[in-house]
Amino acid sequence: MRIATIRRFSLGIFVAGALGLGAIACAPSGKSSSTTGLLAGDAATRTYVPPGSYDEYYAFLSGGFSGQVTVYGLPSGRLFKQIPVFSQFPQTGYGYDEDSKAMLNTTFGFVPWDDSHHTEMSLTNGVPDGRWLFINGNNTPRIARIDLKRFETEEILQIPNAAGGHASPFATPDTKYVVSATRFSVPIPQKDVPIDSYKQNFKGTITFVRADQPGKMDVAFQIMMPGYDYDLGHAGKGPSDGWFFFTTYNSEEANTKLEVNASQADKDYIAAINYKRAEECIASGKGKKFGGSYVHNYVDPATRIAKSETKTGVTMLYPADCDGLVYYLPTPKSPHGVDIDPTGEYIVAGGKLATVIPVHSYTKMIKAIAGKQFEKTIDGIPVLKYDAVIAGEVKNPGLGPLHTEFDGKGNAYTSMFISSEVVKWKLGTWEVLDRIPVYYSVGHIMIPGGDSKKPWGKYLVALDKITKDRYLPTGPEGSRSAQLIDISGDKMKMLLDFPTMGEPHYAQAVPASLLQPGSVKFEKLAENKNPNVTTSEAGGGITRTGKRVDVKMIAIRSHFAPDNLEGVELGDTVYFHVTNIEQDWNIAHGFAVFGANTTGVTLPPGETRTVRWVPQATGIYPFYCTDFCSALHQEMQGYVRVSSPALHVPLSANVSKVSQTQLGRLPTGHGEK
Ligand code: RUQ
Ligand code: CUA
Repeated sequence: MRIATIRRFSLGIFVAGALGLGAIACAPSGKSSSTTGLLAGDAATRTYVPPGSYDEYYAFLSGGFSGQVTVYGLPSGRLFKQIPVFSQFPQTGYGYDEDSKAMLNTTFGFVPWDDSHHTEMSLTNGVPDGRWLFINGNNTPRIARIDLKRFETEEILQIPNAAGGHASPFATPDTKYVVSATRFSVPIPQKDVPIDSYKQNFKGTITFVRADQPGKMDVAFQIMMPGYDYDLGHAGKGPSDGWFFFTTYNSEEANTKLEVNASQADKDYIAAINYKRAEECIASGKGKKFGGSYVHNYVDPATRIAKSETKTGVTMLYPADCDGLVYYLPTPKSPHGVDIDPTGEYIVAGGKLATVIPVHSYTKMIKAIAGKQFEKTIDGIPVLKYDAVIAGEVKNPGLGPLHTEFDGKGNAYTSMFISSEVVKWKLGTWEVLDRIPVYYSVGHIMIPGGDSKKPWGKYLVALDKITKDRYLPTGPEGSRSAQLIDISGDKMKMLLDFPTMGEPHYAQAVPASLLQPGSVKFEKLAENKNPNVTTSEAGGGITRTGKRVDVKMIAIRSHFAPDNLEGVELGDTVYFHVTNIEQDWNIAHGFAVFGANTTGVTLPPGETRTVRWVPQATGIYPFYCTDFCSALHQEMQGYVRVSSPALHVPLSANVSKVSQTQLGRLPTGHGEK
């Protein structure tokens, strides 16, 4: 049955032409419980997290073209949160409210929707440490840092001199750097040239970003590379610490019909970069000043308001000026993923069109460099001999190997896009140990810590692309699917399907104990340094500066104060600065005003958010709380009067000088203490 499935896929692919990766139309039909190796009831108990109990792992899935990150619990597959990153998010007002808008600024202007690919957790000594999660913006090259105490995006750095940031944001074992390599080569600096002058004019860049100082992410240096497509990357570790590995394709430097023209050579390359050597070359003045402007956005830690700054110029390294900086490892057929095993010795490539999984040896690479076993040199980059660096090849692994993760017990797991399976094989002997079908067309796979020095190796999540017939149909577009696989025994066992948001590329997961204790419950009002904070009932009010009107108000169960505002005139721009003065976990309010072109904002406890509103006509405009916060939530409302300037209505806000808490705070009924 399983073999038949694979044959059917392989047949499909050969019929469609060897390059028709996306051409799988013949998905096997759904019912497959017999292939899971587990009785349904058994799988159910393995993933069942009883009501009121917590999951064992936090999993962070890339939201793909949604631009976001999603947070799930494992093993239940329950969705906890979407964290907005590169796209506006109506659920929280991210990218809409005045406080967070600046996060989406770039040199191309305000970019409210991007494609996010790879999540990467910060590391200490090569082990995920739960401080931050990084994710890349793929179209407008950027790297974001999410703080894992708040699960909020706190910083976004644009990458200059690049077009597409796919091999990103993989981290060094100490998180000193995260990287970004240009997916598409273009003229650098940009210029107007014929596209068919690709070979003369197009270049790639690899960027190292300083990442271990929150709020101060910046480009450390860039490396000017030949005009290939740079696909994925991973840092060395242990013995290979100090090196970074990137896959390339299109070493043919084709500029049209890449499907065919970039699949000619039987080998492309993995670029091995010695970034400690880069530091030395820069220290000895071998870097060149280079142009390029980019935007850095970060949340001011005191005010929690996002700020943008534009920066200009980077340090550029040319491999020809810094010997020992870059080597090319020949690697079969347009490799995709490059993954380093927990010991740091093996460099595993996903040769998406290759019939084998090639594995390079770090030790052999170092020997080959010392022995100058070079095939040729490209733009100052020595190409090492394939036979001198290859450790072994996994034979007949399946079709379309993309990405590999490790369990820390000497085993590797590779996703097979075309044959829709995960294949387990042994490091060192290269023998295939087990395979399990997935539904369908798996891209990345993720083992908690599976790309680090210390995998937690109990589960594997397959992130499937072209999912069909796993869920009830929801029109032409359904959700993609993640599948949880038990890898604790010799044989992999399918445990669970759960739908995903967007198209998840990579994911990361860590034990819940790493994050749960530090999770922020609310912002302390006393520490809220937003310039427009209102900390008490009596502290609100309304002020005018020319055509600008500022309203300061508080939200608390179950009212706003002030809640009647007059003196706003047609032609004014009104800023509502609303502070949720609740000091209790998860007691949020919302704010929306009739006639505004957004629904408003969500106000987490202790925080201030600002909504901008330009009234379009005179009249009376209600505002209300959008989050069902208490039994009297529906009463949580107020009015703004907008008048003709000719009427000269005096500015007024009914701020009570007596504490309105006397109105009574009604319990939510949700176990409030
Ligand atoms: S890459 S599978 Cu960004 Cu493999 Cu998605
Ligand atoms: Cu506050 Cu509903």
